[in-house]
Amino acid sequence: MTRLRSEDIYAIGPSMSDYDALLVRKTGRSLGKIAALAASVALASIDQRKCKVAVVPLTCGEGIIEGFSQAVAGIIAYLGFEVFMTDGTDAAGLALAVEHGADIVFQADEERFVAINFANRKTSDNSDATGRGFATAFELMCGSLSGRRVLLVGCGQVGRSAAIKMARRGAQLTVYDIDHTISSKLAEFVQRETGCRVLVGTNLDEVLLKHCLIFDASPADGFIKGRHLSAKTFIAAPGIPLGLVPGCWAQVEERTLHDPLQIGVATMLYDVCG
Ligand code: 2YG
Repeated sequence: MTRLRSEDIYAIGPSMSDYDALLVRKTGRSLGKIAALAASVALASIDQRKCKVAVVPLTCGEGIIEGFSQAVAGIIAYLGFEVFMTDGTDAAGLALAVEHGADIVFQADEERFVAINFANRKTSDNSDATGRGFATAFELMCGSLSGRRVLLVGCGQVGRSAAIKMARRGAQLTVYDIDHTISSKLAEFVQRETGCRVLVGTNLDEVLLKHCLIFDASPADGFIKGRHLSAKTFIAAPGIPLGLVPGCWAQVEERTLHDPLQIGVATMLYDVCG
């Protein structure tokens, strides 16, 4: 997973309503609705009074990312939940979260970004939630994935979660990873889990030229170029960096879903509140 930088996330909190309006324009659904769909929970079933959230900064590994906890809290607050960032970090922060009545804690180290609900003992991992959340939004933006050929680039944790979700929604998946062993293993896993046949691509340029629906779960940037795009191209690109070359953004932005945190955090929240 790519480590976020402050410049990737500082504007998230203040721009949530603009972000959501754009999401509604592209998918027809709000962030909350997409996350609830991805978490398979009914919005009406969630009692927000029992979902008080604390975001606990962690200093381990490369340390705190300035603005990270604030961005996570901003997304959660936008969705209408009571949320606070703890004054303390690490163990002190976790104790403060519980002492101040949090039901749910969000915290991230270098390996995992998790949500934990102490009341119902539910947990959610950001990579898994991000894959499901973006796959859900991608299907809404494309209209349907049933019978549609979809290319997944990047077969890591986010790609795996998205692949399962999209296969179950009827997508005809081709998976690509720079490490062909990983893409072959993901294809076998998805076929075992869903019974859906999955193709393995070995030439990135070739598979990009052959697909209009592209799910970019890769940590690489700049590999989707102008010649790979058409008026029928739809892209889902969770996290940073964006695989699309910057000069082509204007050509596909209306048909591209891309954010550093929002859909993943919202899906984590509904995963543990449901
Ligand atoms: O509490 C803090 O400020 C830091 N310990 C946060 C560190 C987060 C490191 N991980 C990442 O930057 C990303 N993998 C987070 C998830 C990106 C969205 N998929």
